[in-house]
Amino acid sequence: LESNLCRLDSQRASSPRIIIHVDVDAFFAAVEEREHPTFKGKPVVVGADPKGGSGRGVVSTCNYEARKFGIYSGMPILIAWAHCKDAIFLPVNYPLYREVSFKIMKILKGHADKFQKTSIDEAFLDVSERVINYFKAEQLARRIKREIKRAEELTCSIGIAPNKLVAKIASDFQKPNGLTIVEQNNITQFLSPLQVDKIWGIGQKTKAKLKPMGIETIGELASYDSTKLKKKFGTLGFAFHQMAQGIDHSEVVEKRIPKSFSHEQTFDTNVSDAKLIQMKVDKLLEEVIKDVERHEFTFKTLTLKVRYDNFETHTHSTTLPFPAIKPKTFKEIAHKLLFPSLQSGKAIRLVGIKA
Ligand code: TTP
Ligand code: MG
Repeated sequence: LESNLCRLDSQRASSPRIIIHVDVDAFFAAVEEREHPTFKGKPVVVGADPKGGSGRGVVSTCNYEARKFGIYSGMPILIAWAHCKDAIFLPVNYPLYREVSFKIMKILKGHADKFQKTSIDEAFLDVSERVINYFKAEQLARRIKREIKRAEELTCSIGIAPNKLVAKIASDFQKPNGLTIVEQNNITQFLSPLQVDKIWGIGQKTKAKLKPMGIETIGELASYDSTKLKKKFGTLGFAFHQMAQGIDHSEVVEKRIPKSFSHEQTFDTNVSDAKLIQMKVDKLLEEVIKDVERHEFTFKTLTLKVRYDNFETHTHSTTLPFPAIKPKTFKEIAHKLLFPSLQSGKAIRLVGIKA
């Protein structure tokens, strides 16, 4: 694998690319601010109603004013409320955000040779054919910012680099309303001081494993012995090492193939009734399977997520040796995964299913 990748390196070195990554700032919250000019300058949290202390659900996002209070995406809404009771709390208005997203993506697509939307507010643009150098790429990025501002009254942050990995890290580097350009000869200098979890696939767990190895920054990861990394993390270890050098050959592809489908739901009140929980799991499973089938996929791994009333969250998975085909099998697996949680007798707050 290593020698193959090295060969790929030298093959592709001859055709440098210019990749732009665009990420809208505080997307849902920014749309809400635009819709309600009186919110300007105030902390805005989108997710759920804290109901004066009895609300449920999590923060989808919040504006930068609210972030000053320590509020962030995924935080339970009541914790956010405890951080800032005066913030404006709003429910999630997906239809509106989807519409805005569609219009932004249309603008972006018009400026790309190859275009890849990666989330509701993020996309990669390969502009290698249409701009000849980074100076021209910067001009294009500024134009994109102006167009999004004019059309949707929103700001975004942009990263420009020779590959997707570095472009994405760059767009996050000076948020909000940032523009960060990292040319090939600056990649090492740019990446070295950053924390390892900026690398794709390195989350809190891997970060914790790397720390005792003396690896906290991307620079430290890049200079670590790749054989040892491979030993510890398998092929992933080698991939981490490559990415830490700023190497990424992945193409900007029009349509990303989803790797998983999932649905989850927070109960209105915590539930310990086994029957009710099972029914909810069955319902979520049905929705997930519908998604899988609609996309003409199959799956081998089914994961159940359970969050108890004390917010302790567990996931349990089963991987079949072959893709599952019978709905009855899925149900059996889901019930088996759920069984220990039901046995525990603990009240459950949220359940989720992923295929
Ligand atoms: P992000 O781009 O991750 O966040 P953001 O646009 O709100 O803020 P930033 O300025 O840091 O880019 O996600 C885009 C939208 O996706 C976000 O506005 C709300 C939604 N979202 C969730 O619903 N839950 C989540 O956990 C995250 C991270 C995002
Ligand atoms: Mg964003």
